[in-house]
Amino acid sequence: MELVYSRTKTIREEKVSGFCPGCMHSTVIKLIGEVLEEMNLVDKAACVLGIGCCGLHMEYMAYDNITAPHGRACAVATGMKRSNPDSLVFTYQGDGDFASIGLAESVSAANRGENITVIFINNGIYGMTGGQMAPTTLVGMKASTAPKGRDPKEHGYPMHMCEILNQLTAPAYLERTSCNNPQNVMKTKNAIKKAFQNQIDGKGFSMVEIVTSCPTNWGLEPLDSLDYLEEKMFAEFPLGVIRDN
Ligand SMILES: Cc1ncc(C[n+]2csc(CCOP(=O)(O)OP(=O)(O)O)c2C)c(N)n1
Repeated sequence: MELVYSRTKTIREEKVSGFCPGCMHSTVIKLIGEVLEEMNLVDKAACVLGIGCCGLHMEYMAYDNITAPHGRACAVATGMKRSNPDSLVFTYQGDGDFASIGLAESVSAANRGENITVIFINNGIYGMTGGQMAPTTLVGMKASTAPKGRDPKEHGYPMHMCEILNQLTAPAYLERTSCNNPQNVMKTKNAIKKAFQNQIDGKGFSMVEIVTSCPTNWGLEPLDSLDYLEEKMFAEFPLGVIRDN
């Protein structure tokens, strides 16, 4: 019989996903694992996890990983890559981690053109700690720290990390994708592949921002959260290639 699909070996077999229904973290970590296998990079890979639901992956990953202090993943990845230039170093960070507490480290690593890859999961909210407002929370979107919804007068506007980093000279590749349907799942996989290849080719800083849903903290059923993602999140965070040097 012809084998047409098998579970990636980069996820520990004894583990069953503990992510909430409709959460896309598990989809993305599967894609990363498939790409590492297809590119024969599993033994060279080192993932620097952020703090939050994004960091829960350490439970599942069957390859090297480390968790950085909240927000500092790009700084940790910088040290790892500079001291082990032959390794493939990538961060996996949420919006609270990458764009809020870690903003300085994130922008500085991009500005230095560090030869690392960032996988940035933008679900518009702090997931693990109970739905506090993130830099990427939409105007009007409710958060536990903004129960009436984000109000620009009080909270400012959503931050667009791809566009902010696109103001810098150094970054090599910035793309925003999603995993809301099979077509976009494949686009995300290809974007991750390209970002890893850039690192192998020594091109410098690459980031794939993946716009995802958080049904639990958005207070929506998984299917309704997909509608919200497509109608509201994509309007604020349009998908596509922002830079490809
Ligand atoms: C220095 C520090 N401050 C605050 C926290 C609490 N904390 C843990 S996870 C988290 C939010 C993570 O949100 P995000 O990065 O969006 O990731 P998600 O859970 O949505 O994947 C916060 C504030 C912490 N662990 N360490």
